[in-house]
This record gives sequence, structure tokens and C-alpha cells, in this order.
Amino acid sequence: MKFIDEAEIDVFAGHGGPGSVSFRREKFAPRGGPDGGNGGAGGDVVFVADNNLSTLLDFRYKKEWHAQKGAGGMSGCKDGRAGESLSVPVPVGTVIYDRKTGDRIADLKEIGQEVVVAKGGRGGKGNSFFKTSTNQAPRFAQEGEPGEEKQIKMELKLLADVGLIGFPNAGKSTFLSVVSNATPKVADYPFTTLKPILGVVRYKEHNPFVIADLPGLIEGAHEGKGMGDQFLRHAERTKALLHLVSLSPDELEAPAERYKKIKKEVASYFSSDQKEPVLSGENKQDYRKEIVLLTKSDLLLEEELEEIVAEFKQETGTDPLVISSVVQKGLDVVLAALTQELSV
Ligand SMILES: Nc1nc2c(ncn2[C@@H]2O[C@H](COP(=O)(O)OP(=O)(O)OP(=O)(O)O)[C@@H](O)[C@H]2O)c(=O)[nH]1
Ligand SMILES: [Mg+2]
Repeated sequence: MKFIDEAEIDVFAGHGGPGSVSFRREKFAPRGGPDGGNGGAGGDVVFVADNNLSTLLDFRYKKEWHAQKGAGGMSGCKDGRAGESLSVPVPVGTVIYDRKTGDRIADLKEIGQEVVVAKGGRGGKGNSFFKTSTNQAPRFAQEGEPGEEKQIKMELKLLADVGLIGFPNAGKSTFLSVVSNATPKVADYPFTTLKPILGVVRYKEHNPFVIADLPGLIEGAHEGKGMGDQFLRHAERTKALLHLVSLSPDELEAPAERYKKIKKEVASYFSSDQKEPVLSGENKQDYRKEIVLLTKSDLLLEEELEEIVAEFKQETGTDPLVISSVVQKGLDVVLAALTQELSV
């Protein structure tokens, strides 16, 4: 299951209606005063966070969104009707940017939260407005103002409950493929996963939850090495991280060393400040629970395994779970721990 999480659209607020040029005509007042009303305001374009949406898919097909224009003013000093605002429903968690300036317009985090993204134009004044002692019969009125137009980019942070992190080849995609409905690509070369993939996990009677498989991290990812670390934004709103460390004897460095390197990269990402204000006020590093998985246990003999796990615990001070996705060992314990952590 690939996940669309970016979209670009153009929005057009309504043009303001024109003011009217009109004069009163009454039986005994053949040269009645000006009575042209004002034009109505154009409608706004408003984005609303809607809980029924979970992707930005709709925006791939509909690229232009227009609000209604305001109606013209009328005689008898009647103002034109305002244009209706256009409500654009977006998934909760959508961040909205102005493509031209790069400015972040809004971050719609709460259900029903809304923001005016493009303001409708003001209606023009009718000629009655311009009557003065020196100009009793103005023959002009204002045009309505144009509505704002914006080029928008939207990003939806994947609404995953759990993120998978670790070195390339740690077995992240394999794990996701055995515990969820997802069918990510698995291969024995690094950087097989290039984009986040989501999988839905249904475990026993618990509510389903979503795991995001992420590309592998390497030392220096925060400086752009490997796939970089920007994809970690997909882990920003998760409640737990599963940190996978391979026990394969083919690895060049000890598991504890590899574990520490990934911890450093993740800490560096989450402590950098221009990121996610959603976490501000929290201690960003401690925000998410980390569960450590030592993977590929099937590649070791029982005694080797015990020794290497004991050493890992000692060196990292963590309490890892040991699994093999290939022979499906230890997976139940992981899912039980996750459901408890997420209280689903
Ligand atoms: N023996 C054994 N091999 C495994 C196990 N899990 C994964 N592998 C193998 O390890 C290799 C890498 O697995 P992936 O799941 O693609 O690893 P990844 O962490 O997603 O890697 P990237 O996408 O590159 O970051 C593949 O050849 C898998 O078959 C396991 O439990 N036991
Ligand atoms: Mg992968």
C-alpha cells in the first residue's frame, strides 16, 4: 500500500460583485438621487480538517478550487448577495503551504479546525455611496475587488501509530510484511525501501493500528548520507518506534554499536528545532516509546543468541525483544507490547 501524502492545488476566492449605478425614479421626483447598492463580497476558500478523509488522493484529480463571486449591487440601495465560501475538506493532520512563498499557512491538527486560505474580494461601492454635497448625482460605482488566488501545497504526515527505524537490511520491511496487510519490497541489499509504506495490523480483538515502514538510516543521515533523515517526519506523530537491529553474523559491527548510531541520528532529527511544533513543550527525545527488536534470531544458534543478547542488554541498558520474521518467532510478544503501549 503506497501512501499519497502530498498534493498541489490552486485555489481561487470569489471576485467581489460590482457596485451599481442607479437613480431613483419616482412619479414626482423625475431626477431622484443615486440609489445604486454595493456589490457583495466574494466567497473565501476555507480548508477544513475532516475526520472522514485519510489521504490527499482526491486532490490528484481536482486541481482547481473556486469559491463563488459576489453578486452586483442593485437599485434601491440593495446590496448584492455575498458569494458562498468554498469549503475544502482535508484529512486531519494536513499541513498547508503557499507554493510561491514557501510559507506555512496552517497545520490542521484538530477535527473541524479550519483556516481561510484565500480571502474573497470586497464588493464595490454603489453610486449611492459617492453622493456628496458637491456631487449629488455620481454616475460611477466601484468594481468589485478580485479574490485572492493561492498556489497551495499540502502535506499529510502519515498517520501511523508506530514507526520502524533501523539500519538498511535490519529486516524492517520483512517484519511489516509478516505482521500487517502490507506487501513491501524486501531484498538483501541496502535501501530497498525508498518511501514510507503503511501497513494495518490486526491483532486479536484489539483495534487495528498502523505501522509505517521507513527507509534505512545510516550514520551521518542527518547530514544527508544514505537516504538522509527527512523521511523521519513520518515518524513525528507516531506514539512508538520499533527500533530493529539485525543479529546477522554478516554484520560488520556489533549490534550495540549499530543501535547507538541509529539512536544518535534519531535524536539529532527530533531535537532540531525547525521541525514539528506539535511536539514543542515536550521533551522531544522522550516523547515516543522505543521498543528494541533484535531481528533474524534464526541465523544464530541458541547459545550464541543468549550471549549476544546479554551483551546487547549490558551495553545499551535496553530490554530488547528477540524475533525472527522468517520463522515467525517472537512476533506475538511484539504485537502484545505494541497494543499495550497504544492502548488499542
Ligand atoms: N534469516 C532471516 N533473514 C531475514 C529476516 N528478516 C529479514 N531478513 C532478510 O534480510 C534482508 C533485508 O530485509 P528487509 O526487510 O528488506 O530489510 P529492511 O530493513 O527493510 O531494509 P531497507 O529497506 O534497505 O532499509 C532480506 O534479504 C530479508 O530476507 C529474518 O527474520 N531472518
Ligand atoms: Mg525495507
